[in-house]
Amino acid sequence: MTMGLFVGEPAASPWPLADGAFLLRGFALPHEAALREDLGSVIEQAPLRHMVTPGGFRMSVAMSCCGALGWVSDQRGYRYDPIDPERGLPWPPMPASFVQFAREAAAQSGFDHFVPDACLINRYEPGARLSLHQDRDERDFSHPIVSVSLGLPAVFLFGGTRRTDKAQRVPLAHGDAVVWGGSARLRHHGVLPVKEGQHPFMGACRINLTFRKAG
Ligand code: MD6
Ligand code: FE
Repeated sequence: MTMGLFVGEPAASPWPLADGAFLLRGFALPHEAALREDLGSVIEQAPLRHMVTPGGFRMSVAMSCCGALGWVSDQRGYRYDPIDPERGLPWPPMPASFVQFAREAAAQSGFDHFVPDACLINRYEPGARLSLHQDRDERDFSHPIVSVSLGLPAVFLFGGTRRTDKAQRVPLAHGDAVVWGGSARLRHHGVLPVKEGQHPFMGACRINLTFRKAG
């Protein structure tokens, strides 16, 4: 019997995308029911909404947040804010299942003691996309980012530190996690337009959660 057949062994080892960036195929599957249930209660409290870019464009991705800080985009720019501007109230607290998942995924990728204070929730309906960007609104880039895909599949674009660097195309499926830190922390990345489809649990959408230590 090989090690991989023991109960509790992860499905596969982290797949390196670059120095400091890993794809963890199916890592969220054992957490899936809890993540889904807690996600439902977060977006009931702080509904998904289409934010506007500083340039005045409505984003095709609908967003919400939970945790001590939430990511906000409007005409004034991008920032983290403890208050949800739609409701004038703090963001919902981050569910324990989210914190636990993020911590385990980070540890699996060599980032111990990750304690996220912000979780961004992105909902992609078919056709929604995210153009190449860097995640650079966080205070300290020594912390990784943990991301999980739920629902419809998508193609993740993973580029370089310059926006014009050629991007790899990484197919992401329900339950896949990506962890991102170290020298990969400021790589450009994005998501190609999501294709039409139906997911048994999530319906006609893809949800991505990204966990950060923002403050
Ligand atoms: C998405 N993700 O997968 C968008 N950022 O829908 C991100 O923008 C992202 O997955 C930083 C690290 C991992 C990510
Ligand atoms: Fe990002």
